[in-house]
Amino acid sequence: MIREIQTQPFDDQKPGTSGLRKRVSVFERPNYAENFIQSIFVCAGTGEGKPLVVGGDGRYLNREVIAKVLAIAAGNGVEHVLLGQGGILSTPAASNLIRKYGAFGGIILSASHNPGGPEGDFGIKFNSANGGPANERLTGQIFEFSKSITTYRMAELDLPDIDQTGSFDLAGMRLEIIDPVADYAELMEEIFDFGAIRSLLASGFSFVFDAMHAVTGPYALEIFANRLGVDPKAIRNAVPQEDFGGGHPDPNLIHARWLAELMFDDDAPDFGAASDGDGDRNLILGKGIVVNPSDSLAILAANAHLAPRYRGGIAGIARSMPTSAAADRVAEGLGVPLYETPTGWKFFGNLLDEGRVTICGEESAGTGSDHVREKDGLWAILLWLNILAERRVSVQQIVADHWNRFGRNFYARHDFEGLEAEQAQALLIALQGSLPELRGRSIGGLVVTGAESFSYHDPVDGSVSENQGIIVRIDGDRRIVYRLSGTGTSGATLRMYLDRWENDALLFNEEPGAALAELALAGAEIAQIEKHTGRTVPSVIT
Ligand code: VG1
Ligand code: CO
Repeated sequence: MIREIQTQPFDDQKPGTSGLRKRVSVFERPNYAENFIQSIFVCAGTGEGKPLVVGGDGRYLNREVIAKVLAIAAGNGVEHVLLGQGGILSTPAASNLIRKYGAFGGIILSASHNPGGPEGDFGIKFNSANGGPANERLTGQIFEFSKSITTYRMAELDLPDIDQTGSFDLAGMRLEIIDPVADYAELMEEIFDFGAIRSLLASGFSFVFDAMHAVTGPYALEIFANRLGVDPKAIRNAVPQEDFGGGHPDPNLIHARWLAELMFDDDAPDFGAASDGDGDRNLILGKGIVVNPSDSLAILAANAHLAPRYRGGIAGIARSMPTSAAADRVAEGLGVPLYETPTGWKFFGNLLDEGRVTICGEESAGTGSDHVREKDGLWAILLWLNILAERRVSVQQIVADHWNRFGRNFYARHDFEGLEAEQAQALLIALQGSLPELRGRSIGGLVVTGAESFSYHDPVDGSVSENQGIIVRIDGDRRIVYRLSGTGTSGATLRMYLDRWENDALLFNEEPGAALAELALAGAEIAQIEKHTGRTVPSVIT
């Protein structure tokens, strides 16, 4: 039986950089999730017989919201749902399923790197038929609809146990519960030379992976342990937990600290890696080295031809605007185009669909290719392993060779978290107003050569996205970027990104903090960070 349920709209269901993310307590409000899910079906349709992919990162509320998605899907006439067993699907695995089974879209339940549990965050994201995050037009429509919703349609379902696989008929909707890992693992085997990686791993090359109690555990066990022969003990924190073991499933040096420390021990493994809550990010480490994510993007692009899928070369590279310009030099070297897009994977979709680019990446530890339409943590790790299997040198050596060939981009992101939204807005407005007079100014000896607000003109669909961050260019291949985070769930986070290219090999081993000290001071001065926020130091540097 389908019921039409009266509801009141909420005014805050505007998706951010990656879906709608709010505190669990917000999603627990009566009708909050239901309204948003109904808005998705109204705006994105119900597929006319095509399947809908559903799954999440396993965090607190995952199962409850899956039940709501299924009931509202059936209530709206969705005929076929593919659900990951146990409600589990990593973001890239969901993207693959949408593409492979011709789904009209997917609903992914995740707040990615944000903490989980009853006091943590939850999120809902819609991906379109190409497997990628809904574009700005669709997310805008969903938000508009959510502001005036009055009813939603829900079927009364007798749900089976979702921890089993199988096919079920639910009030005219076919529910197929599938192994969340199998199709993804198969795709990875098609892309990479598993034989070469297996022989690298059998040659005494030591490997460790941290799944951070999040979604990649089962994927990592199947791929690294079962298919590539790694000792399962090297796959740490591999059981997804609703609260990620109380941590932030964010693979950086703060939240994956034990891994960073291990990699600097005397008997450190040769290779270490971690992924985030929903499996789309990656952190790469070697013995005695953390690979900066922007460098990792550039290195993967420069070496991708060593993996079977990319043997014929890559069509182009896209990076988000704040990501370092390291990839630009690779694109130049390879003679392929480089696209600069706003932050968030949704902006890469058109470029990938049109075959204009093969590799994409962001400074926030996200890298991916045209194999899916999301960033993909395990893919990046496997590409590194494939490259290492072919080159048989250390991670450190690969990075050093890269800098010698292309120069080094010293890079850091300074996050000022927990600001009041008004303070952060005031800072950006003042900064925006100062842009015309910034050019030519000298700040602490650094001369500003350009200052602009970043607008993106999508070359494929002609859409324009304005106010995507402020860029201040400094003499000598340096750049400072400012923008506000679009994934936080309380207050505002100001991100200041610092990028400095250096081509003098004698300076390559400088510590990034020191290499960027002058630029950081100038950055704080230009945006008047202390005046607006009272902060003199960032909350986190990544
Ligand atoms: C952050 C990152 C951005 C990434 C986004 C989603 O967004 O900076 O690069 O695409 O998170 O990543 P923001 O707006 O907070 O800067 V994921 O892995 O959390 O979905
Ligand atoms: Co993520």
